[in-house]
Amino acid sequence: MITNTELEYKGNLFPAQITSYQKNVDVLNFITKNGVALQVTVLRDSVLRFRYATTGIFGNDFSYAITKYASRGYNKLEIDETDDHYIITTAKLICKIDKTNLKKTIYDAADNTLISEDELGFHWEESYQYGGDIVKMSKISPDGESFYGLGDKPVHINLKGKRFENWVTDSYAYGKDTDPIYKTIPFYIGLHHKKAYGIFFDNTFRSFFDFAHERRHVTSFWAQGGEMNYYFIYGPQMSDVVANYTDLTGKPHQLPPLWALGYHQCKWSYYPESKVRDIAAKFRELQIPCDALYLDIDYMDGFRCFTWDNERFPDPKKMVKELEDDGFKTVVIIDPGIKIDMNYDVFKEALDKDYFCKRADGPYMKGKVWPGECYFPDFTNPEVREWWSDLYKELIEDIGVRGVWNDMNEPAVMEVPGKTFPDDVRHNYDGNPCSHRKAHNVYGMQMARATYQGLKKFAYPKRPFAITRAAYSGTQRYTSSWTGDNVATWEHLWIANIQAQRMAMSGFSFVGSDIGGFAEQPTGELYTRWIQLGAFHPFFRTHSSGDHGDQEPWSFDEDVTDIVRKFIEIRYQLLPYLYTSFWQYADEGTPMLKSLVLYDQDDPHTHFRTDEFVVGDHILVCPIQEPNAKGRRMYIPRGKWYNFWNDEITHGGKEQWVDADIDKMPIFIKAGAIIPKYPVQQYVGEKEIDQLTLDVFYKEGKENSTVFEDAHDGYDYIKGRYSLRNFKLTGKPNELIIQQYKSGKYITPYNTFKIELHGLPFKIFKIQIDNEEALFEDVRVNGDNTLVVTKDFTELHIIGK
Ligand code: MIG
Repeated sequence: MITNTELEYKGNLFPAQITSYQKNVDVLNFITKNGVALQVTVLRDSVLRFRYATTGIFGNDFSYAITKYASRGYNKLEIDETDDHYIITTAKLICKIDKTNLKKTIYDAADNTLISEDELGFHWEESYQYGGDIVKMSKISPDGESFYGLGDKPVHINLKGKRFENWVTDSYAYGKDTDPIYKTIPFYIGLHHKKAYGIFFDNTFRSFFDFAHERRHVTSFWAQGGEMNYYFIYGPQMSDVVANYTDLTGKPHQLPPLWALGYHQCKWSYYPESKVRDIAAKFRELQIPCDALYLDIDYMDGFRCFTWDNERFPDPKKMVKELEDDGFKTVVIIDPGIKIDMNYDVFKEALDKDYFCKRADGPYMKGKVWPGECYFPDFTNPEVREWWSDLYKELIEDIGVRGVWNDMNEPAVMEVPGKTFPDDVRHNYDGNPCSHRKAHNVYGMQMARATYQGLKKFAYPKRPFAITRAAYSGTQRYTSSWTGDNVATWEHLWIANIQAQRMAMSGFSFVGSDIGGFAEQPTGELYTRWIQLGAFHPFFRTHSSGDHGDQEPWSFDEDVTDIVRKFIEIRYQLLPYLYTSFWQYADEGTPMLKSLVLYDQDDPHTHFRTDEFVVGDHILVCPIQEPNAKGRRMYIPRGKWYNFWNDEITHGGKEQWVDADIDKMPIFIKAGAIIPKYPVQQYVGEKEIDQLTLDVFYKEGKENSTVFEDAHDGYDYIKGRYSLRNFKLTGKPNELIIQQYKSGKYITPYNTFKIELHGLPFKIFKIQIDNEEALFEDVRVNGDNTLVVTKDFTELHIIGK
């Protein structure tokens, strides 16, 4: 009996024994004696969804994360019943559900390896204050299990032994181990016994993950409300887990325009117009390639979104046009806070249409951000998103802005505890009204989505380019992202490297850091090393907070400028390679960056490597992360690799010293790879590509390479106007055979390949193209190892003496 006003604390509650079971095609429903419902959905042979309802009744099934394009379907589904279990068997998995307590054990169907086992399994605490439950899940973690994923956490790549919180947070000058920061991606990968699986806990409330931290053999996750609703995704290859998670939460809806993979220059802030023009001119004068310039908040009139400061930018349309003529795309920032100002049409309209977020008892959600006191659109309302997307008409269609950068969308609020909205703020949540407790983690995602929709509409027939700071799982469908307000320190270079890798394995590849650091001032050396890393990140942008000095490629000394130029040039040469890897990501969900563990999980040495990663299929890089280095030790994964700088061959599977003075970084190419290259351009589209260079790295054995090309913008590629080349290389002691399989209707502007042969162990004696002997004079240039051949060959046969 409760004798005082204290809340009765019931502690953890558990499901009782199963009393009923019902199957509806691929959905299995179990009810327990104490009224708990478990719904298991078989989405694919390797993907199971588990949902629990403590009241026996499920709420509306709605998720911002799951895409409607997710694959469904399985090859096998059998349900068996024994005295103590229900047993679900697919082509890949066996899942046993204990009749007495709903606990689950999941096995690999191929060899019965135990993959995942509930410890306490599902349990919950009732929440008197908010209603509903705090929902919890715990699983047994076997010896030797490693954990990866979880989005932007700035910690060691292997999450084992740590606990994390997911609550999207503006985190100026965060550091190593700061938690939580900007993104919520409640997806992790477990790896043990050489097999990897993933768990995606699709619950947007504040959530927590514990990876054998509190108890050595237990991993758990829980959330402060909502449903226990998670997806179990089996590999056993980690790359398949990531691809399947990405399939579920969505691949980018379209490729970025190629220029978005070029180099971008940003600062808080470039203004007035003359400053922007000076920066542009300097890039061209110094011949440092650059494709995009950014305008931060000071371009606006008093920080009012969708306005311009007429003194600083008297004729934005003219400026944007002239920059574009010189190869620069203009990207502008847009924040969520709308200034309270009756003379400001965006504010007035949103007020009239009732689009602003409100507190539980009715007042508007008022908060201070850059413009002063603001109200905030409820981006979880589809009508608000539609309205917001239309606000971009003038910026994009008329002025010609090519990209939009959404900041502060955690949402960040200044000078208040928690730095965000209070919990009671109400949201539409696409017709599932709720409080900020549930909507917080998706607010920024929905803003970015609305921005993306506007860009898509008004940039058409060009492709949209958006960037967001806040994100929840699935945001990768709409935008790219950066890692927020980092600091100009060596430790932050380490963090940036990990974050880009971690985001890639969390389904979100199109990410980069503020190169050089946002806060404080980098030395020339740190900036150089950071550019070297950034050149291999999908999103490649220098950004800084201005108040600490200049941060352009020429702001240090001439040596720095030269090395920075050299690395940006390498980036531009590799554009077809990076674009191909983006296409693989958008097509198959393949992460563009592969941490070594993802690259070769069977090699236990990779499980704790943090610094090395593979970009695309074949390029291994490792940043230098400390001052005064002439090189570093790094782990080279198994196999044969060419040193990018001198073609020296290295056999991996061990840690090695690699030379890399300040003008170099460790870069290796996998033997057998064919790497496509464009000429250096000052911006994408500066030159017509009249020849594609293929760097061919000899290997005894076989290796496949891919080159994807299209018009570099627009949507024709979706209608089949792309050019996909699959190359099969076969090397023998005295021969090298390259077979080409071509598909797609896009006709590339060039007619020939320039083939640069690396590491050929023999002298060329004869060359055959499609079984006809080619005359040496016709194909060989520059001595022995460069050939010029038609792009249409199906088989190139190089024969040695
Ligand atoms: O309160 O717009 O992360 O990239 O330059 C700071 C000014 C607001 C934070 C972003 C940063 C941007 C800055 N913004």
